Amino acid sequence: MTMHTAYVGLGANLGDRGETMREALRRMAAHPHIKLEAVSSFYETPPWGKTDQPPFLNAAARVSFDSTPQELLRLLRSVEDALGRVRREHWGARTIDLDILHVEGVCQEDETLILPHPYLCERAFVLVPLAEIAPELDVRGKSAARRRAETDRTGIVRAPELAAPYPLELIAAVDAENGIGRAGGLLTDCPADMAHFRAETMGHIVVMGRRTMESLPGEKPLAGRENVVLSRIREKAEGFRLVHDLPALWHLLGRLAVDAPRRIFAIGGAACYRLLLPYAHRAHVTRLPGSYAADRFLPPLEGFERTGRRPAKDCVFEIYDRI
Ligand code: PH2
Ligand code: MG
Ligand code: MG
Repeated sequence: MTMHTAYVGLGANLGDRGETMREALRRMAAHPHIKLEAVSSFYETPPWGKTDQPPFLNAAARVSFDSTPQELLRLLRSVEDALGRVRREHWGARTIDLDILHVEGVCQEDETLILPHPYLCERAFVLVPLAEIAPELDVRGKSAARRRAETDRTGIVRAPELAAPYPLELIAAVDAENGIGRAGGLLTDCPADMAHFRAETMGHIVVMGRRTMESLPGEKPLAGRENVVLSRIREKAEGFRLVHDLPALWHLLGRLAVDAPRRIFAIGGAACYRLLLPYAHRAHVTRLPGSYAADRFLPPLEGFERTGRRPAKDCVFEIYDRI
């Protein structure tokens, strides 16, 4: 069946809003007929329409799906229900609201579903996140970015909440120049850091780039951990689960998380860190003294602050958390 692209609006103004929104994203991503292609930032928005209710968190997501819009709607309803949505009053407070905003190439109007969403153009809480992930999208004859610029965005601010279906941890060892590797290998052998890496990641999920996988001794997976590899080109590797892109990673993580919630670590190299840093809430950084003429570097941890520091033999373990 052919894939369709849809934009979904997310909103919540009761309970732990951010966590409920992330859970909704996880459930969409893990669904066999949906791929989660992109997610906007989360935004704080004042209640619109019915104003005597708590402030909302809003976001937009781009998904591809291989069924009908009607079926997508049914599925989003089931996610709303599973997350404790109670339908009391029109436009009232809710734990979660998932609306189909737009389905590419579809214009329809029946009792259950109007596309594009009838209030799309009037609502800044929809246009701001939508324009972030789809600035060029045609919204009734104008681009989403243009529509956003033309609406009253008073009170709408980007929320500090991490807009990630799966908040990850990043773990790296760096030298004095923030170098992480040279010539396809690690910079140095630091037994204390090896033990630290093993203790932190044991029993959890490690996500790595293809080159890092190929640099492992004998190309063997790390024992006692679920090994996931991001690679556009490799088709298979014994003992590793391969994914070609982020939507496939979210989908796989959803399936892996079903059995037991596990921590998810991005373990390198540089490209993997760069791709996954926006979804990390914490970074474990081992500082190795000295410089090793690295040719790969840890990207700057912008938006993080150091929350822990523990000196060890020949290195210092630091923890950074997203502000
Ligand atoms: N949803 C509504 C009504 N009002 N206001 C904000 N800020 N965000 C929403 O998601 C929202 C709303 C009905 O769905
Ligand atoms: Mg709504
Ligand atoms: Mg709704």
